[in-house]
Amino acid sequence: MLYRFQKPIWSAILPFVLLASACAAHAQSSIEIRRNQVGCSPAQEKVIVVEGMTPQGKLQVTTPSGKKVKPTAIRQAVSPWTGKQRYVVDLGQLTAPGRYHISIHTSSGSRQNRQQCDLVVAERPYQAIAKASLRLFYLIRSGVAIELGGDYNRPVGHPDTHVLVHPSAATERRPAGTVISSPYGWYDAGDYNKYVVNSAFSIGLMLAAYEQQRDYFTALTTDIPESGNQTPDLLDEMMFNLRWLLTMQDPDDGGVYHKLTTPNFEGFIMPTACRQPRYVVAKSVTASLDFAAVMADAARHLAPYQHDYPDFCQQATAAAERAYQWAKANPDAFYRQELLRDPAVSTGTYGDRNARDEFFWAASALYRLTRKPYYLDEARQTLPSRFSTPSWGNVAALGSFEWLAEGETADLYATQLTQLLAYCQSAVQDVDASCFQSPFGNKPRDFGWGCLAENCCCQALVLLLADKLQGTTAYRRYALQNADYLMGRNATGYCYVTGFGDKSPLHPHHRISAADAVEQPFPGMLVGGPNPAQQDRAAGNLTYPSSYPDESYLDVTESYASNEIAINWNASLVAFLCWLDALK
Ligand code: 9MR
Repeated sequence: MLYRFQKPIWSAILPFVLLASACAAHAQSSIEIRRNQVGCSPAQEKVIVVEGMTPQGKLQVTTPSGKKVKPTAIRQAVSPWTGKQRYVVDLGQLTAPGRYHISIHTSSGSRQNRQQCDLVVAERPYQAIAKASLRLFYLIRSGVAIELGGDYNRPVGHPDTHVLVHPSAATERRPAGTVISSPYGWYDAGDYNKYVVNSAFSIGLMLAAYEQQRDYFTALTTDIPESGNQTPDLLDEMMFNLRWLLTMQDPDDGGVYHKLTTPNFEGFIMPTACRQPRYVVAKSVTASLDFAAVMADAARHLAPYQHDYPDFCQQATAAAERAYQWAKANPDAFYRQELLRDPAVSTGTYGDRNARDEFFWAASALYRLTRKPYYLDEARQTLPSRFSTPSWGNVAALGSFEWLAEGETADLYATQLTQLLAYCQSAVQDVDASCFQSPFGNKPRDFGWGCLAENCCCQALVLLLADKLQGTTAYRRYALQNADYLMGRNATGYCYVTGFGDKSPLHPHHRISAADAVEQPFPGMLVGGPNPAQQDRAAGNLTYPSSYPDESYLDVTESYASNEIAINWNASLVAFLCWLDALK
């Protein structure tokens, strides 16, 4: 439902006439229909956004059985930064599954313009895309041959059995140049390095969703080598990365190396062609705490599956406690890449000079695992003052999720819920006057590096959590609107997940997708999305089509600031889409 009519611009009959404002700020030559290209569930709103209307436009909607139907509401929306005029059209309650045909025809003098597309209504429209988003993690496993990837099969690369201790990480027992083995784990993103902060965050976010939708995830299979065991595939996939993470802890003092990396990013070559040495670098307080948190969570969730993973829970519990103690003893050990020498390192930093949120998440997770009053005290000392959506740099939300799932510590449950609900209320307040009928995408600060994950998916996930905690369904509508945005109802018209929709990224900044012999990129990858800062423009000699916040996106391989993929982003996609698919 659209509640606000800015002008009485709709007619009662079909085909009806859309009147475009005579004072259009921009001449818009072609009609564009923006809609969710993946599909909608029967109960979901069916809203499309139309761009580029000329004074008379005829919109026709034909149901799967050939009937013509009328939209129920139309409003005008003007982009706050480009001034573009759009129409937000509610097609009404199209609940019968099938393909609805939408056609728009305008004529202006001798110029005719027609645009058509289908909107699919299906019982579980997000089943395939949700599964693909999780299966992506299998495809980006390092240190093993990929044999269940069909066209994407590849031989083993980056065995990481010969990793050097960098001078920044040297100790008496592990001097610089010591060789350690640190195999497996997922590649972080478009690059081939493995970063503890981002790995732990990604697992933590997916485990938080797992905890809220346990039945769904227990039944979900993703055709991975472990699918035949008794452990849910989601946990098996997490274990592939957790096994690597365990090797990132210095066994002598419990501190955790910030990352495993080459000195510089590799070229766009396959893993087997990579020749640069790989190092573990400085231990950091943020990596140690994120590690502690995720090991604690994993120890708790894997407890019923020790048959498949003997010893893991015990090992993870001890590792988590040691990492936490190391962080307590080294609270200022922030990662400072600029200090690294012999060799200098220029790869991703995941730099963060505030560990309060990491302390909160780790203490919360450790309390849930061990029930030691010490960790409860620690969590109380690092409580966040307000809720913010989870991101690698601010993991406080993952701490809040712990208390909201635990439920027994009444005061913490209450404060975290109050903060979360305040966030949700403010997130949805302007939707009915928004550009694309969605909570995401209305402010310049919604856009930036990784925004589709950190701001769009995570916002939707939080809205779904608010509903679940309160036993309501009111926020679902808004979460689904963010799905609509992500899947095509947006300013660029992209469905931002590879392999889905009729216009999706073909050239993500992803080394394997670019270097392998397969034309299509790996399916199920969420790209970072529109990023007006365009940090890659000079280095890549890139010409973005626009610098406006929601149009600053470029589907070329060189665009790491708008078109890269990353595990933390896909983790938010998994959490969001699997949750949607789980809803009854
Ligand atoms: O996701 C990260 C983003 O928040 C930062 O602004 C950006 C620049 O520091 O780095 C992003 O993370 C990248 C990481 O450092 C290296 N692998 C690729 C990641 C995604 O671009």
